[in-house]
Amino acid sequence: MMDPDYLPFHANPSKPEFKAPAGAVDAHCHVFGPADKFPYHPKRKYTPCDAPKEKLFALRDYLGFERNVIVQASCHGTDNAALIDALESAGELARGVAVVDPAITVEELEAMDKAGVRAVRFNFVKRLVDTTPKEVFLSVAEKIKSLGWHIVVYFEAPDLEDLTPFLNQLDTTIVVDHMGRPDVAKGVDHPDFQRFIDLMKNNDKIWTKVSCPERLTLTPPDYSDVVPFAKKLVELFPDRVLWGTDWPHPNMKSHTPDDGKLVDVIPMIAPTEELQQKLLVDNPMRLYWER
Ligand code: 0GY
Repeated sequence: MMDPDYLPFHANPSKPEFKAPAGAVDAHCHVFGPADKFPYHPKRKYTPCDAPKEKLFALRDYLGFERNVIVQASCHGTDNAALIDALESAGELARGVAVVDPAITVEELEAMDKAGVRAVRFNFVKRLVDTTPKEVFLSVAEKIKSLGWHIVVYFEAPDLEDLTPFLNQLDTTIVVDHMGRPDVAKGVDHPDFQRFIDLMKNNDKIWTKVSCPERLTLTPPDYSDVVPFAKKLVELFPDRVLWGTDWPHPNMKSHTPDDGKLVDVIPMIAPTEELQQKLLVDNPMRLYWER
């Protein structure tokens, strides 16, 4: 049973006004269950509503997107079966980000690669996962290197200072989820967000997803307070940004995000066709499809 205080995804999202360029990629979304086929992990911190691949692919088409990058979420732990199943169904239309146990073998990694996995995710968000020692993450980083995979990291702004030496130690491309989760009440010029900008300025292996206004906003469902943060990153790092819906929005309690309205934020953060092409097509294709 899904957690009672957690909202399910929007049943009837609006049709976006913004028309995504041909080949657009939703580079952050999940599949959950269905639980009777792909049970949730016994040590999960939340139980989501089922969000099966068919619903994700239907949403992709409805929103005018062509491809997905599906990210393993904590509720499935290191059991990537639902993710792999979705990737195998989607073929060239999806790539994946897995969460793996450090004991995983090279053969298992190669099988995941064949299914379309191109990255591993390191989750540092304390409400979602138990702490993993840095050495464990470093051993996984070492294992995935020869496959040409990269690393997706999820943390919250107060943890950035402590994590910076670790991030700079990794020698693959790193993608930071949701802009490192800034506190938007503090504003773009606050030292906390400047620290994130400096991280990207000082390390050109670091990319970020300018996603997740539904979680960062203080004024749901109006996302305008998040726009300056995402816009700034797109402006400064047009070749190292990705965008995603974050569907089915696990752990949402404030409101049910309308995915069409989330798509309509894109022209506010990437105001030119050139920036939209990079954000939605060129960057994700380079990172997840070309090798
Ligand atoms: C997201 C955000 C969240 C959850 C997870 O792995 C997860 O469970 O990433 C969150 O609760 O902020 O990107 O899906």
